[in-house]
Order: sequence, then C-alpha cells, then structure tokens
Amino acid sequence: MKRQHRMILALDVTDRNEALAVVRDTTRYLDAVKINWPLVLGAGPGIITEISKTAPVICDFKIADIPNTNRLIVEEAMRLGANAVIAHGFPGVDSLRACIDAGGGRIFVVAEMSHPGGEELTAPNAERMAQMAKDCGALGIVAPATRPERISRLRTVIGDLWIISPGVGAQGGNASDALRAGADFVIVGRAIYRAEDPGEAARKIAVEISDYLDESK
Ligand code: OMP
Repeated sequence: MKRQHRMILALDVTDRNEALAVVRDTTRYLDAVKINWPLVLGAGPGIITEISKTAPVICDFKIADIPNTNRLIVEEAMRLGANAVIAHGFPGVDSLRACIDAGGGRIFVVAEMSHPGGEELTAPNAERMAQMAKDCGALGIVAPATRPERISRLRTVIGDLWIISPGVGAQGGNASDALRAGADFVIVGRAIYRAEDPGEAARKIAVEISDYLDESK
C-alpha cells in the first residue's frame, strides 16, 4: 500500500456487483479499499481476493479476541489477499502482538473511534492504545477525522506510524482538516458509494486532497 492519493474507500455495501462497480469507478483516486463485515457477509470472503487484484485491501475486522483467535483471523485475512487488517487494542498487549506477528506488522490499531460514542471509552484510552500500537510494531492507528485535534494529539504519541482517519463526509469530518491535523490517509464510505455518481464523488474529494497537498508544500 502506497501513500499517494491519501484516500481509502470504505466499501460498506453488501452486494458483490455493486461493490465491484464502485471499485471500478473510484480505484484511480484511492490507495486502498477497506472491506468490513457488511461486504464479507453479503458477498462472501472471496470478495477480498477479488478486490485485492485491483487495489490493496484493508480488512476492517476490528479484531478483539484472545491471541489464538486473533492470529487465526489475521492469517485467514492475509491468505485471502488482505494487505492489512484493523484490530482493537483493548483486549491487551498479548492479543495485539498475536495480530502483528500473524500479519507481519501490517496491522492498524483502533485508537479513538469517530462516532459520538467514541468519546465515552475510546477517547479516554486513545493515547494508551496508540502507545501500544507503537510499542508492538503496528503499521499505524485509526484516529477520528471528526475530531482533528485528536489526530494531532495522537500523532505526538506515535511518531511516524501511519494514521488512517474515518469520519469524512457522512460523519461530518472533512479530508483537508484531517490531513492538516496529521492523518496520512482519510477513509471515506457513504459520501462515495451512496453518491449518484461514486466516481465523481471520489474525484471531488481527490481534488480537495490535492489542493491541500499543493498548499502545504
Ligand atoms: P462512512 O461514515 O460511511 O464514511 O464510513 C466510515 C468507515 O470507517 C466505516 O467502514 C466504519 O466502519 C469505519 N470506521 C469509522 O467510521 N469510525 C472508526 O472510528 C473506525 C472505523 C474504522 O476502523 O475504519
């Protein structure tokens, strides 16, 4: 996965054909496609392999189990073609290490969630989750585009680990604010796949991103 377009598509549709059509129309603006349970349950796990032939796939399984189960999930996701997997840190350092060992380091750890409820339990523990991600050798963390000031704060904890940032569009955040705060990639779902023309919606966000990148040079 390259840090080029700075955008990841959250492909939370449940129909295989719709998923493939959205990927076809948007892939030129993306660095990766994030696949979550709705699509895996709707289309079957083979969709991971299918999409991985077109774009790097992040399996957003938000893994949160004992080390052995975590290891098995990550191994299966990688076998199917995942480039990276998202895991929770709260089950503890042994559980996270099992993910990171099984995934060859290609694990993103949820630090702070983007929805309002993310302030209840994840925000008060986010610095700790971020530190755990860094100490265990994760690829990066998930931090909220809905609270850019929290991205900046978490950046100070993790140094140069990657930050992927959901909450752009439907949840009220925007791409340039998240990148300015220190995100490496924004994650965008409904604002693209629910648009009448997903390709055009992705292109508009890509323009916002490249304008910001030009400005910040
Ligand atoms: P939209 O709100 O439709 O853009 O989708 C956001 C995507 O990011 C969904 O796939 C969520 O599951 C995911 N997400 C969050 O929205 N908030 C988080 O705190 C973490 C994630 C995630 O881990 O990707």
